[in-house]
Amino acid sequence: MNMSRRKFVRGAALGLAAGAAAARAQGVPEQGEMPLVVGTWPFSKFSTDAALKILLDGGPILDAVERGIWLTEDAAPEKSVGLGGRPNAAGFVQLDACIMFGPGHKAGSVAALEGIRHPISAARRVMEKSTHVMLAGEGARVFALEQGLESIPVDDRELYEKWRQTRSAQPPKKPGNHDTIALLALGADGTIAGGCSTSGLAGKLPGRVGDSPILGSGLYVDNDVGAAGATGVGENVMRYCATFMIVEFMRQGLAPHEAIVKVIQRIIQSERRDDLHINFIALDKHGRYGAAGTDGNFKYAVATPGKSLVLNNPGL
Ligand code: SD4
Repeated sequence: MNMSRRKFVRGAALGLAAGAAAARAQGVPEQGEMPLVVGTWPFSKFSTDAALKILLDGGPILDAVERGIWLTEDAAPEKSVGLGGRPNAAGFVQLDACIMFGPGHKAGSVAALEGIRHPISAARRVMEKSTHVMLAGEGARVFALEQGLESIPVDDRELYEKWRQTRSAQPPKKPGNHDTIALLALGADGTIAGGCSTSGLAGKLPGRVGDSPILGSGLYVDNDVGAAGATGVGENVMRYCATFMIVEFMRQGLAPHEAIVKVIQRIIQSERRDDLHINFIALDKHGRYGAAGTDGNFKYAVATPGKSLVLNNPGL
């Protein structure tokens, strides 16, 4: 190694060490710590914290994902998760959700689901109680009801509106017309799981299905590698199987942030436009995590034992 390269490498190592020290000082969850939970947008902090607590209490990782997401599904109507989320063009809220469990590569998903309080639970029931992976529309609703999941009377507009307005306002409000929760969890034993839940894009056509319930688009988990989740304009995510691609780049050795950036760059290169609104989070089996997106305001929540923070995405 020549002198200047040696200097550069030493400088870079010192820079990394300084970065890690600064992160420690600010209470930023360190890379490599387990268990680890990562969620999209600042509002997911309620969910990541709750999920981490379940993991630390020794609870099953799927409970951590499901119950963590419950909090966001139940929260205020200013965002697009749960029945308090944004209605479609016909004035009704249609929900998309999916869940994946790394061991056994198991998955369940629901799309265009109406009137069920916790679509993430419907997705989990599809995974655990049916022989299918995905149910949509009225079939998904009937299945959820048969499974005993709580329904909200969305057919009665007056009751429904009243219900929407009484949602407790837990998470902080965020401007903009898109948010979705994707939540990724890595257990201390190396088990990986994830979930995604949304009411989708505001004003969408009735029946429109976004990326969130599509495995490999809104969410992907591979227990040998890691997991990735998406938020943003689903049409720009699902045409590229973006979270599948992120996980595959991690399989090739890229760190979560590097893998996300590579996928976004590939999509930008193909689309040749800058209004994509695609944002991603990822974690790998080593406990590393990262995020990046085309929306400058995209933030994400990370929780590890003793540390929980909302972080800015570091950009492309
Ligand atoms: C969708 N990806 O339905 C979702 C919406 C979203 O942040 O994530 N908004 O396209």
